[in-house]
Amino acid sequence: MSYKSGFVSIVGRPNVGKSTLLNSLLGEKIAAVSPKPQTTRTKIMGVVTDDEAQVVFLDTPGIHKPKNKLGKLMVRSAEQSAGEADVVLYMLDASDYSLEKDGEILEGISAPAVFLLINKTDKVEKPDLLPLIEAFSRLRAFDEIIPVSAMKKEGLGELMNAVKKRLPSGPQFFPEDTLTDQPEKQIAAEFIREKMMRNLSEEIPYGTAVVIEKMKYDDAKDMTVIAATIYCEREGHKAIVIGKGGTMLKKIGTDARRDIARFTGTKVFLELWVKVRENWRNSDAQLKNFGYSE
Ligand SMILES: Nc1nc2c(ncn2[C@@H]2O[C@H](COP(=O)(O)OP(=O)(O)OP(=O)(O)O)[C@@H](O)[C@H]2O)c(=O)[nH]1
Ligand SMILES: [Mg+2]
Repeated sequence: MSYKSGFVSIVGRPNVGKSTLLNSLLGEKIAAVSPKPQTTRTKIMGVVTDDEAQVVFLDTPGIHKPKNKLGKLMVRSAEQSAGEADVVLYMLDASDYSLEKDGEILEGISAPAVFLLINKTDKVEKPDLLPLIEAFSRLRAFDEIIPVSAMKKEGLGELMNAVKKRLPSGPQFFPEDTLTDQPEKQIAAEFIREKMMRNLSEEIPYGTAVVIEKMKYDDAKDMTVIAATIYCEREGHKAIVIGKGGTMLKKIGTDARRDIARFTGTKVFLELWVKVRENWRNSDAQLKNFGYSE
């Protein structure tokens, strides 16, 4: 059998588990995951290489009705990624799906192969999957329908085999030890943002962005020294991000530091600053400054 390589986009509505799947397939956390929808804002590449194939997975922002320019960029990047893929994995949450909303998104998806990936099967009873599979099969033809649990890493072997069958023959695009094309700084910023998604309530984390000002391994200190700025949309939000006596900012920093340390394999010193940029989610210039542009 010849060597296979290609691009596989993971798309679907927000919160279905796309980023969890990417992390599970890689066996390493590079993408932010949270119980809140619209956690992912840009596409994130993860590469799985073995003796038979090199699969370039793209985790994408959840497709939703955007309310601002950031949202529009997010949705566009997901749609674009789906349009360029050899295989699209259209992911559903088995415990929370909508024939209408999912159906509408699926209408816009065409790729050489489209799989229906039914995630979070650990949350439902097996027989409950049958009506779901029947209903979605009536919507359109899928090349494969695969139930998985991205969190419990169930069904991923079957998924990998099915994906490899659909990839074109071709050489490795990246050196075989490549994990991602995301710079370390970007991953660190995403971990910090993830902790805000997890620790801050309601609208506040949606209005935050993280810029890494400095990230450098310090030989003398034997640790990675990071300085980052958190931007939020209002003075009132800044106060909440910092918290009483700085407790919230400390919690965000402690949690983020743990993930960054695991990823870099070093000790981490993390310094966080908080600033206000009103309405940045609708400013082209600010979006670009924060790394959100086409
Ligand atoms: N029970 C269960 N929970 C899961 C599974 N996969 C993901 N989750 C949870 O679902 C939530 C959303 O996961 P994400 O991976 O952030 O979802 P996403 O599709 O990337 O979301 P967006 O980036 O907002 O589009 C998190 O709380 C995950 O822990 C699964 O297989 N089973
Ligand atoms: Mg995500």
